[in-house]
Amino acid sequence: MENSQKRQGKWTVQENCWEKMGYICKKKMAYCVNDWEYYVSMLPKTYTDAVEYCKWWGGSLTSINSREEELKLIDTLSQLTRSYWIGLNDRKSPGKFVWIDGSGGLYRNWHFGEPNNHKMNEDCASLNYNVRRTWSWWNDLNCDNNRPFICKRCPEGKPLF
Ligand SMILES: [Ca+2]
Ligand SMILES: [Ca+2]
Repeated sequence: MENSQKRQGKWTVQENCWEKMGYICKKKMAYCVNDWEYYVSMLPKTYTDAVEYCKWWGGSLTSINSREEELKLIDTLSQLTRSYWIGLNDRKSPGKFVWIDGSGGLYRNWHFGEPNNHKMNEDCASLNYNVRRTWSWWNDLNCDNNRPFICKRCPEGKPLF
């Protein structure tokens, strides 16, 4: 590609497809025809137990894939209990947080300085917010903590991609 074309972001027809070049991938976000359903459990559980419970319910510990989804969710939550497990963790590969439901969303709302992997022993994300529910943030915690949690499922069964 000529430099001038690079700058202008133009496409060219590449006839020699064996030429090695960089590439761009795109992943579609999972969606539900009749919108997602959430289940909020006020009964505190360890992260592993919360994951199991959500599976049993037919979903996963919730993903939060946009600011809109986070605000909508917090609106339905209690003003008293303000820390919940969500389906984001770095248990498989330290420092690389992924959503359990495979949604692959890149939206994050970590508190400043989080995730800090405190004592090298924090792999599970919690959603937290203030009393008036005007501000929310995420923090990684020790997965053995007992916390209320939020499950998410697609009413039709499998979400679409
Ligand atoms: Ca960690
Ligand atoms: Ca932390």
